[in-house]
Amino acid sequence: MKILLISPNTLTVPYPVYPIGLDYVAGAVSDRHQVRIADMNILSRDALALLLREFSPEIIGLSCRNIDNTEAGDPLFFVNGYQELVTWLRQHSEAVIVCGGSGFSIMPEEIFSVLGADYGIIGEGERFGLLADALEEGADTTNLPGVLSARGRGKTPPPWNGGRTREFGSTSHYQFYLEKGGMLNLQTKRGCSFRCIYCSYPHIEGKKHRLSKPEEVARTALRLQEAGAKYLFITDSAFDSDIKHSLDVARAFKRIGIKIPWGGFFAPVRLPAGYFTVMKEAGLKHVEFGTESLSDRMLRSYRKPFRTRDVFAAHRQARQAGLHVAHYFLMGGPGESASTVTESLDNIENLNRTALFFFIGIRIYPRTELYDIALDEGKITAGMNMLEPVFYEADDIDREAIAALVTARAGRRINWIIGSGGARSAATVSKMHDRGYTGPLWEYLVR
Ligand code: B12
Ligand code: SF4
Repeated sequence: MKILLISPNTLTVPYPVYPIGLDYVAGAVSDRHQVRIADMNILSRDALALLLREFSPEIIGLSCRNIDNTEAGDPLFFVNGYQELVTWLRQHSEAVIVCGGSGFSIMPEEIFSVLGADYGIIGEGERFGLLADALEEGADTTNLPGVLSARGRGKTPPPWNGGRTREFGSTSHYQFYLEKGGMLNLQTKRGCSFRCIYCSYPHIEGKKHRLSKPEEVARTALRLQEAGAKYLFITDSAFDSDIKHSLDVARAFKRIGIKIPWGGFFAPVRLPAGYFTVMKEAGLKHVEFGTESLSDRMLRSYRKPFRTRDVFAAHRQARQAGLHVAHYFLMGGPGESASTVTESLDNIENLNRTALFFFIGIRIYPRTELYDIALDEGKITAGMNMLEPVFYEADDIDREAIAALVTARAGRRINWIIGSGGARSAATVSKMHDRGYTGPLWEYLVR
């Protein structure tokens, strides 16, 4: 069948993100079906209309990566935009419309009912092939695992254990990202085995790690390097959540000759001596720590797999290896108070040379422990629609008061950033990318 996969994500905050998910969806079907990818960062609506006329797809897959920007202080909501696109696609094509993606998988029923698509696929897009084959054969699609339609929902499937193939786009497909900072992305495993109370990642990717072979990851990295990538972002929930695997991947990078810098998310857990030296030798440049708090009371409340002393140790190790370091904070969860915020801010003063991103207010996602806590505390009700973001309200301090404490402490320091920095900092990043700078660039804020 003819399949068109669309990435409608044109968000430029903190920078445009290459739609890697669709490479995997394409990889799952390209041996049996004819596939094209339309990236709305690159195509105008007119160009999409032309593509629909020329290619005439029988199935359209729509990737719903972002529901919202999860920023309580500067909210953006994207689902209405997806819905408008589905309506437009109906006017320009007869194709069956299938939606999926990480945002979609967090709240599939809710998004499906807004979009008006024909099918939704919950979880990994490798299952797209099962639906495409069934549609081609005219077989019954009702009970396909993880497939949602107006006729109901097939039972939730376990994480995908079959093959995962990334289909490489043409250079013209990469070009936009190569010109805007040169950043492409890479996945080394799926799943996160930690259990932080607010986190949707284990639901999206699975609770157990499914590792890609280090040599395979390194070969993919090499292909991206050869395609012109100037920088790689590792998309794993936390690259070091399997310490041995992350070291094996780094060593494989070195062996195969990865010369471009890379970065990713790390948990500031207790790491073996020399960990970041191995990483640095393999090209790691930016470490983004999901620190969330520097109050042990809050780290316990969030069920983080580390404590304050581990954060300082990991920070020191990364700095000593000569890496750029950023810490992300998530404030306002259960038990937060003026005293825990102040404790965190006092401790942050002791993190030298780092960028600090503060997200104030935690979005409540279904199927998380935070959801159950909020339900027990009467802060949300069962069956409440959580698609438009609902942020947890701590009993002892509200978001405005936390923001006031953080901004007062930040003063004029430019390395203290509330949220992702918003449109203004995205515009600065974009200008620097246009001038040839590469990567996420927050190291220029580091003080
Ligand atoms: C890495 C990452 C980032 C990096 C990306 C860096 C880069 N250069 O790639 C950075 C830090 C920049 C980032 C930024 C943001 N992110 Co982010 N990010 C992630 C993360 C951890 C992984 C995404 C990823 O690439 N996965 C790997 C690929 C292979 O998987 P995938 O895209 O999910 O695709 C698979 C399936 O979803 C599915 N699929 C995908 N498309 C389709 C389409 C069809 C038709 C089908 C059937 C299936 C399907 O198949 C694929 C293969 O199995 C996810 C959380 C997670 N674990 O998923 C959050 C996540 C996607 N981000 C999220 C958000 C909100 C953001 C920001 C808005 C945050 C902010 N305020 O800045 C920005 C938006 C940036 C942008 N321009 O879009 C949310 C989205 C949910 C929501 N609430 O909307 C997530 C889910 C995290 C969360 N809070 O739960 N992010
Ligand atoms: S370590 Fe990160 S990805 Fe894993 S559960 Fe905790 S917050 Fe989520």
